[in-house]
Amino acid sequence: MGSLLRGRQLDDATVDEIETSLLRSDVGVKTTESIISDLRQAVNDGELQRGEEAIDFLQERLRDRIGTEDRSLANAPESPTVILVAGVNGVGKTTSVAKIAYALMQEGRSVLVAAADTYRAAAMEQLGVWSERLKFDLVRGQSGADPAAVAFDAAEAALARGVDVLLVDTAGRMHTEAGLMRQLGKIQSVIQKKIPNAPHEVLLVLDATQGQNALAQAEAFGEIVELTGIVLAKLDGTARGGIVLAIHERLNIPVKLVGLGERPEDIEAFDPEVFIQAMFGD
Ligand SMILES: Nc1nc2c(ncn2[C@@H]2O[C@H](COP(=O)(O)OP(=O)(O)O)[C@@H](O)[C@H]2O)c(=O)[nH]1
Ligand SMILES: [Mg+2]
Repeated sequence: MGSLLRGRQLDDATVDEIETSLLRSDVGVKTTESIISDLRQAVNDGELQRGEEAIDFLQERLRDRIGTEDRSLANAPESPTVILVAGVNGVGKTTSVAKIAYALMQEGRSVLVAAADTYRAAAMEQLGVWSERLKFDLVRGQSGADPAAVAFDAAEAALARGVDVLLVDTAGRMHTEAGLMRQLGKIQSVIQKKIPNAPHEVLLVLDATQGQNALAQAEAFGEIVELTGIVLAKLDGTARGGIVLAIHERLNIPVKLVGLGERPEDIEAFDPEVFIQAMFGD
């Protein structure tokens, strides 16, 4: 949107182009309409004339909408802090778990990971490779084992070993598969039996390239478990990061982390200001 606006005089056509650009970047219809109607009003009233003024105006509106909630990961008063990671197939859960484990270890915290995706041998193998490469401990069950049992064992192991953080990776499930969704609830309650108040963080991984479909996923998962944050993976693969605003508008769950590639270090705390500046890059 930067190149649309810099050096331009504002008129109806420019405002239309901004509207299209917001919609195309997945900002969502409601948010776009409300921002555009404010912008149009200000242009018609002669309050804004130059494109640069519109950039300031829009950035302020977007800043208001992204909100200022706490985006840091939970840190339980008593170890272990338990972080449950959920989402549909292929969005980037396992990669995000490995990245989060790596980031926590860089901060000097001890980490245990539970491979509660027991459906596919490949899934456990994938986490096995990460655990060897990044040197974190892994609890896994037999292939086909009950994922809730693996989560239970992992909670027990985390307590026994006194680790700081237990990360639980889960199988991908379609938000439309009732049985699997119930099982996610079971994983959560089994962990709770072992560690009161856990999980302290329930992160939903969304694929930034999936646009509005990601919202439907978040709504469905939110009905089963109490989501505390979103990991927006694959933000490197799209210019359509406006989904962050749509998530805020519809769900009010903070985006806490963003995935920016496939390497262990390719994860960052979500920074609204960097994000808003990027929306107006050239
Ligand atoms: N470009 C990019 N690829 C990612 C990112 N996160 C995950 N992936 C890739 O997405 C694919 C699916 O990831 P995986 O973690 O197995 O998804 P899961 O099924 O949800 O566990 C893999 O090829 C990952 O390397 C990201 O932030 N950026
Ligand atoms: Mg996985």
